[in-house]
Amino acid sequence: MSKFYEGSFTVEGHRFAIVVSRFNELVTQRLLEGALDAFRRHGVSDGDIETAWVPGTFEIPIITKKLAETGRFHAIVSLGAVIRGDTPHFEYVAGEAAKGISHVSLQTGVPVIFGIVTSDSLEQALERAGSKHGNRGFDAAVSALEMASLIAAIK
Ligand code: INI
Repeated sequence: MSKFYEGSFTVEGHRFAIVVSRFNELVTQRLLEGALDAFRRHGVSDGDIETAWVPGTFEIPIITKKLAETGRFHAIVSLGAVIRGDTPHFEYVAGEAAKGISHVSLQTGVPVIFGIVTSDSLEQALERAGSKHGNRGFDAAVSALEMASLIAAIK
C-alpha cells in the first residue's frame, strides 16, 4: 500500500509566531484576532504564540526570517493588508512581500503562511477580515497548524 502524509489540526508542543503589519491596522488587528482565535480554539496556549508588529507589509519578510532563524517556531503566520487604492506601489509591496515570505520559508524550512489580504478597497479588505468573506487571519492560522503537523508527520 502506498504511504501518504496528511496534516491534522491538533498539535502538541508546537510553537507559532505571527508577524503582523501595522499599516491598515483597522484590517490587520482583525486578522490578528482571527489568527489568535483559531490557535486558541485548536488548543494552542497563549504561551506558545509570539506576535511581532512591523510597520508595513514590506517589512514582514525580514522579521519573519529573524523569527524563523531562532528555531523556536514550527510555523509562522504573516498578516498584512495591501490596498490598491492606497498606493501606486501596490504591486511592489504585495509582490515583494510574497517573494520574501516564500524565500524565507524555503531557506529556513519553517512554513510561513501567507495571510496578507490584497484588495482594491478598504471595504473589500474588511470583508476578508471577519465579515462576509470570513477571516483570512483565522484561515492562515489553521494552515499553520496543518503545515506544522504535516512536517512533523514526514519527519
Ligand atoms: N503597507 C501595507 O502593509 N499596506 C499598504 O497598502 C501599503 N501601501 O499602501 O503603501 C503599505 N505601505 C508601506 C510599506 O509596507 C512599507 O512599510 C513602507 O514602504 C516602508 O518600507
